[in-house]
Amino acid sequence: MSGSLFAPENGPWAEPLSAGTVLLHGWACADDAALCAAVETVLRQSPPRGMVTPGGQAMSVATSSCGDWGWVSDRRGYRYSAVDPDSGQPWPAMPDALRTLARGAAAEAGFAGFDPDACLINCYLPGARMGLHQDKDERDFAAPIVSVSLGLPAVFLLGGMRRGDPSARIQLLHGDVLVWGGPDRMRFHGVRPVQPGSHPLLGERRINLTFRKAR
Ligand code: MD6
Ligand code: FE
Repeated sequence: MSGSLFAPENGPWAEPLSAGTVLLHGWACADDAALCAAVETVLRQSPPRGMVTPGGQAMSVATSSCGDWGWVSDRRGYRYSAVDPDSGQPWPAMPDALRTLARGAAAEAGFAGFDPDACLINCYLPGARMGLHQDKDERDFAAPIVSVSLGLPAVFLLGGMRRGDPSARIQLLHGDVLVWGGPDRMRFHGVRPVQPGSHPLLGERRINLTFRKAR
């Protein structure tokens, strides 16, 4: 073994996980303080809030958004909305640092020209989790999804096309960026409960950003 995985000189590296999925290890690390600051600014304008599923279950993750469209869930269903229902105002603009990161990661993974109009921000405290789901509220499934993990680590479940298919467990660390699209766009996926801990930039939290082309 030459060097450690955690040595900064190793830089980010790309790991293809399947035909349409690439894990860009450490892709967001170089600029992580600026990214976290940009996210915190958005969250002051549109604070994370618990949502309920259409079935009436409280989600353990607290959610916000930035960009032209934000993702919302309530008893009426899942959808994209141009306004934050808590404030009645448009969602905060997508910060340039976030858009640039998402576009660069998509291009690195083979999806040049990705132009996200929505960034969903999921905030996990220890114990929070995300059940298996498909991302299917977007209009155009040709665009990939770019997922950025910040703060505490998590185990991501990468399933198949059917809910009952077996899931691979993928460790997502601070700065990792998962890009998926093409044949994997409709895979079921979820997040195991986040374990207690503390991160130097975000404290006792994991924040996941998912950039999408919603409309
Ligand atoms: C999360 N992520 O990592 C939740 N969806 O906290 C997602 O639901 C997700 O990471 C689509 C593509 C990538 C993702
Ligand atoms: Fe998802």
